[in-house]
Amino acid sequence: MSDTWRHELEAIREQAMASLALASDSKALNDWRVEVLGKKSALGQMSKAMGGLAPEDRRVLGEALNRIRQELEQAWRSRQAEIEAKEKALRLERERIDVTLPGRDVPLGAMHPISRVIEEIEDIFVSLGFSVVEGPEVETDHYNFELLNIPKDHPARDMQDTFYLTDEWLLRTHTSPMQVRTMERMRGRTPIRVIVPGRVYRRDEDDATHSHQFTQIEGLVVDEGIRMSDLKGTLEAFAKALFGPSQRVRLRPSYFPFTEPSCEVDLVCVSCGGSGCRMCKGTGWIEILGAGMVHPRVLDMSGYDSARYTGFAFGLGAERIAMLRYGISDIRMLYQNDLRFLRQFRHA
Ligand code: 2U9
Repeated sequence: MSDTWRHELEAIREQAMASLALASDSKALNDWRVEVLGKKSALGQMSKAMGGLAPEDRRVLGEALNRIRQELEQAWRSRQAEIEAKEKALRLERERIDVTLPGRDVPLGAMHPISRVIEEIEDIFVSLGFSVVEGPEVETDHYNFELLNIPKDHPARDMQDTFYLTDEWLLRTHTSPMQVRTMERMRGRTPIRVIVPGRVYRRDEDDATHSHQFTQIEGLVVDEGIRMSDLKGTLEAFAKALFGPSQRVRLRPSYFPFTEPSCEVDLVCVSCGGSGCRMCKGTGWIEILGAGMVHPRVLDMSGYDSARYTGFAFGLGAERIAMLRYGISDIRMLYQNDLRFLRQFRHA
């Protein structure tokens, strides 16, 4: 092999080793590989030029080229391993996570006490075989009053007591129109067992116990042979499910245009257990709902022959139940959306 080639190879080797030592990242390392070992590199050119040599020279130069190529490839591999290790260490350092940092607080919502009460009461009645139906808050005078046997001169029909939208349309004052619609939809079929939760409106001055807008839950059962004792048994089961197995109910006579007879229903005072306290004004009882046997005229108007069918109905205010349940003294707290109030129900 000529000295010129030997020197040239040595020069290539030295220069390549020197520039390899300077390559400090993966990209430089790749560039180096193309430049030093690729087809267009000095080594590549020499391999190509070898074709024109005498066989002996070709063999010697070929061996020398192979050796140097292997040596450079080896050097490249170990440099690559070094750089990869260095880059990995850098990456790990950059992506370091402090696992000791406390997690960020994810604010948890709370179910509103009225929604809780509605769900709880729905569950109780569903377990007793009732279905839940809902309906529009804007109603007609016909469904809200006429079909419920509320006469033209009844105070509830006064402009002073009801939010009228037009002569005919109004904001419902109770959810009862939906029971009427249910009876119409059922076209005389029985049994009917429904409860109707929903928002209702009355022109009332707001104070600690009254609100012009509140939530009613009403129930209706219609079938052959329904009696007052069915009403009392159902309400007693409801009271026990809601306030505990030692609960009892007491019925007092009352009057509603849509029920006859009508009654008001009391629970054993949830505060004193019946011994008498400030909450129950010393009586040991608190009123929680109104009820009665569906007025025969109401049944007839909705397509149920009152000579054959009877029914009972009841109505309660969800706010009143929530106030008793959670010890809330002012109904307005339920509508003010004060987070300090609402957050108390997060874990309740
Ligand atoms: C039909 C027939 C009868 C629903 C009834 C009451 C008695 C009642 C009040 C309780 C507190 C309203 O929320 S409150 O202010 N409700 O006392 N509601 S019977 O009677 C009906 C309903 C529909 C077809």
